[in-house]
Amino acid sequence: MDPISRRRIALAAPALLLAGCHAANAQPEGPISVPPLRQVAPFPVGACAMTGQFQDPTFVSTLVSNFSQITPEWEMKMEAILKNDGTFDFTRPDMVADFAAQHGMRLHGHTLVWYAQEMPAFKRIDGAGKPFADAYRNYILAVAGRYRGRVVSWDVVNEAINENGEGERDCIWSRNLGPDYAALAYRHAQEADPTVPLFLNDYFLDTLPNKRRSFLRMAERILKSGAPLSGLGTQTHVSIHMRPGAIKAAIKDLASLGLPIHLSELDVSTRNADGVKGRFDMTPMSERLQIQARVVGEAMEAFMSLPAHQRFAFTIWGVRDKDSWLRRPPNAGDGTDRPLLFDDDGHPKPAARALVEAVSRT
Ligand code: 9MR
Repeated sequence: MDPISRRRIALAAPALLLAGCHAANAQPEGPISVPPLRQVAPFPVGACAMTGQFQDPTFVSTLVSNFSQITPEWEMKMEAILKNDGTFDFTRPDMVADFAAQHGMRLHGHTLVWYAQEMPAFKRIDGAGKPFADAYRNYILAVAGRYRGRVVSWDVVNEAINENGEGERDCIWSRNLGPDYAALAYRHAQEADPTVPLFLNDYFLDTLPNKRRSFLRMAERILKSGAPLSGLGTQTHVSIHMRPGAIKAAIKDLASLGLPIHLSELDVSTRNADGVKGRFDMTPMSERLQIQARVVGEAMEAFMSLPAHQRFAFTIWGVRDKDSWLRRPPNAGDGTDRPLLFDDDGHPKPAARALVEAVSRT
């Protein structure tokens, strides 16, 4: 996903914050107590993490006690592994894999092929034909092969659908390998790790129904080609302006192919919607956090409504608010976003309670 922009938040935000006027409790709450999330859910509950956070005891204790699965936030991507000279550096992904193993957590590999990462080693052979195809295969074999037995799953292709939701992206992979570059990636990944579930992952499948349609069409095409696509990831980067019902509709549609679903990168931004402008939107943070809890509750309810065999995992894109990519440059905005389930000190927020309640009542 590109750095989030005001325009994209607007895309995700058709409803007005006025909806928040109905939130039951606008007063700041006292401390919230919830059982460890991983103990409540009958499926893996994940969070993204990176090695720089492993020295922070509050981060580690909040992660380890609440989550049962890790997605490396960036350290299993090409940007971390593929050096400019074409050699591989597995230092960082190995550290994440070791951390997961030490703490008895599952590891979800993320991600092998991403339009956003056209690394110099591939750019150099752009247009070269067979050498490009060989390097593509070699990269996927090397990475998926190294983590065979250590990851429980992979996002093989990430964010392949166009920004406007229509059709598939033109990228270095499609230009060099043709429209079936994705199917090829699944075959290579299977060659390296024959039994691991292989996912196709994308964002705004909930806010843009046309993007969801394109995504499902692409998944069907991959499946028809006989390539081993085995699950669908819906990132769910949304905001408190999310239209009620949209996440449910998305998950229901996505489940129609019968594949396991990974709600793979949930965060719920508390920022103002574009067009509303901060000075006209006086909704207090306490109320925004209640709306956020409703959105998280809807996401979990939607996930719980899937048959058990389609509930792959439910992953939050970070642990504490201050860990979120939405609090880091270039996406930090005014620095006040509170998109996750735990506050800056690692205490559970209303959204964490909503998640637990949704699991318990469905
Ligand atoms: O949150 C991630 C950020 O720290 C990285 O700098 C960035 C590039 O690697 O990727 C972010 O994670 C993205 C994820 O890999 C794919 N979906 C959108 C996520 C947020 O941009």
